[in-house]
Amino acid sequence: MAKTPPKSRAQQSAKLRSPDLGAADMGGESPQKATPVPAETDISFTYADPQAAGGETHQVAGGDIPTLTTQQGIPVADDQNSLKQGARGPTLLEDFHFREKMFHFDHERIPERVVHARGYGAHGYFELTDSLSDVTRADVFQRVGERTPAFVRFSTVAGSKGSVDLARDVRGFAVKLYTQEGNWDLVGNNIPVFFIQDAIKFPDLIHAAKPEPDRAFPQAQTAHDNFWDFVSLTPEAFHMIMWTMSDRALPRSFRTMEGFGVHTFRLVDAKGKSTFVKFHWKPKQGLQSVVWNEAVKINGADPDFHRRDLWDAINAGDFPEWDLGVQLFDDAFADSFDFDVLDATKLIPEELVPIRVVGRLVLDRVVDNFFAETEQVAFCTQNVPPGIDFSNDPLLQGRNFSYLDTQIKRLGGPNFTHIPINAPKCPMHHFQQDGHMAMHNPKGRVNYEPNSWGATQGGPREDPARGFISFAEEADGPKQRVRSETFADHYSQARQFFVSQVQIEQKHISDALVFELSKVERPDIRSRTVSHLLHIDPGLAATVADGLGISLPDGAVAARQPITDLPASDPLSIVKNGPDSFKGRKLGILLSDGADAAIFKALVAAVEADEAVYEVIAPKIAGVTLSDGTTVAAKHKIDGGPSVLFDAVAIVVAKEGAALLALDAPTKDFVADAFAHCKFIGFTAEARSIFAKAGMTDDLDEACLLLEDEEDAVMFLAACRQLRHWARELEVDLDAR
Ligand code: HDD
Repeated sequence: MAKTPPKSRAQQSAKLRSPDLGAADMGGESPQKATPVPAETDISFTYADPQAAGGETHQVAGGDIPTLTTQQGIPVADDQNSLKQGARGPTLLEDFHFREKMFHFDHERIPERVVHARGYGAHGYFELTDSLSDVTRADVFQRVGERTPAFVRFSTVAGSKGSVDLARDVRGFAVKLYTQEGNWDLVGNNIPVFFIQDAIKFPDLIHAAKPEPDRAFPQAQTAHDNFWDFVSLTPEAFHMIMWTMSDRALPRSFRTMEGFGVHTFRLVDAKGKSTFVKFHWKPKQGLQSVVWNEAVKINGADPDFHRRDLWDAINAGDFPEWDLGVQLFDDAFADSFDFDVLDATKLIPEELVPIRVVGRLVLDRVVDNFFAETEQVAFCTQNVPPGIDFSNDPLLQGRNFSYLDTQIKRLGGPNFTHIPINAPKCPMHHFQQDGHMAMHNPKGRVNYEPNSWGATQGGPREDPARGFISFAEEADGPKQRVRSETFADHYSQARQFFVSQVQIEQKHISDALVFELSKVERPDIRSRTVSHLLHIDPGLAATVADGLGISLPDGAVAARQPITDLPASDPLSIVKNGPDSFKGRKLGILLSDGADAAIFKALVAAVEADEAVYEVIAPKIAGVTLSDGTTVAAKHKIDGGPSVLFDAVAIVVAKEGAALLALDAPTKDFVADAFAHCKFIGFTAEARSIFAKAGMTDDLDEACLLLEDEEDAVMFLAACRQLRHWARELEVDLDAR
């Protein structure tokens, strides 16, 4: 090949010259205009002809800065240019650095989880506060005050990895406890029951819930024909449907939702005696959800709303915390209970078996790397240490196969337990070996047992005294594919859930059903769904039928009659279990230039006193200058900080600023949405011009509080503890009728 004349190389390389490598290399601004790149972002770079380019070679690696290397550890001299035959020639296959970098990039993705693909995790610990040594030998439940490391991953179920956080969906609540006798994975949800009773139906359920296979939409929604077709043909789903149509499916934060182990498990003591158990995680932050219209808008404004919330709270030192509660019961209770404790579509009301709080879970550390930890964490329901055991719940039995199986597909082989996030933190010794990516390989000659190599060379041995022993349950009966008769009552607990809700929660359930069924194209599916609601609550069925504009169908054929009127149970309501303070919540403060500094500062002080947080929204991101000349930086420009991102809002504006903001569509939405979502609104008198332009002047109610002085600011924050002024929505609704 002809050599490129030196002059021409110099010309080519001159094109790359600039005092700022980044700008030149990225085809950016001219050298004169380029913004200098800070030294710490500088990079190692060699021009094609250093001489012609003025002899410059930017070489800053050294000192404390590590030298870039390949995966093989070979130091890299130039990471900006591939190896070419001449400055304008073809890239050479010989460029092992390029090939390795590209090969690795091409293989960065692993399959997303077939369900619960979108999730967010954090580290923490479980601390035992009440020993369960009376009922179990599980090491994690023996010593009060002892802390066990934990990793928790929250998730949505139906959406893919890149979907939104505020989909109407169940939330996963998967807890891995690294106990001294092996990992215990309690893979739960934020809803205590499930859609189906037998694991063999799980692929059908998930196929029906996920995007329809021909069109690949809708994403992260159950509002479509396939889902409602399946559930309306599967009456056992209706208890769970009540939960998913309630605000439980729209949590305000991962921090404000409960977690449930769902199934009945067993605790087993040293003598082999078993006690049934249901596990509950109760958030110390209180329960809280958002409303549907708000959720839809949050998804646009901040699709990462939940993960950002968890990240921010933990980094701010506001560590979320849950109590671990257990419901313990014996065979006698199980036999006398109206429902089958092996049926995962049923819960045990807390009034029948009270919750005993035995510990607390605290999340106090975000991950260092999302992929390494949150993505690669592998939960398996079958991971139970000695002293915890399964029941015969057919859903749980099926899960015990599925989780291990799915991790092999997802993480590429049987050695996923070698990945740090999955590895136990207690000693482990076994003879399993080899396979893809094996990190921990046995040393020495012996990889089998029994063997006769003696105590020092022979490796680990089983220990009947310490080891896991399955509960010796007697089982007999013909081999058959049947569903137990004791699983047949599909509606009584669905009704109990509905009557346990306060009025606004019931309204949200009927609104959600009308919304979802309105997205269903086939009238027969809509009608069949309503035929089940008739068994749950005739009033609910009538409201939904009316909302859909259809006449009431006949009731579905119930697998078992009668449907029982169970008493209302307060723990089932979110509103009845809200927080009693504004702690951990977020106030949005909309400011304009000249806004009253005293009121702003009083609001900030009140927020801090309540251990809450605030964010400033302003016409410009640089912020505002208050009445006393203080400048305040903004977190959001008004179009990027809609009121849906906050638990309550305050509009602290001066006359001139208010007049300008009143002309601005995002500002009008800001106040109108806060009002429509029943939020508490604090405002200085000048904000009235904004309300007027938003058409709200006549609607302002007792949850819209005028801020005239510092004392008002304190009172406003105190009012915000109620979180929402639900009466507003009910009044609007009644007016509409
Ligand atoms: Fe499941 C993931 C919770 C029923 C099969 N499930 C998964 C996750 C949670 C749950 C929280 C995400 C774990 C993580 O963050 O990595 N699943 C539940 C609950 C159920 C339930 C509470 C009912 C009580 N699941 C269920 C059944 C089956 C599965 C009946 C199959 C027979 N689930 C899976 C799975 C997943 C999964 C396919 C996908 C990714 C994974 O396991 O790790 O194996």
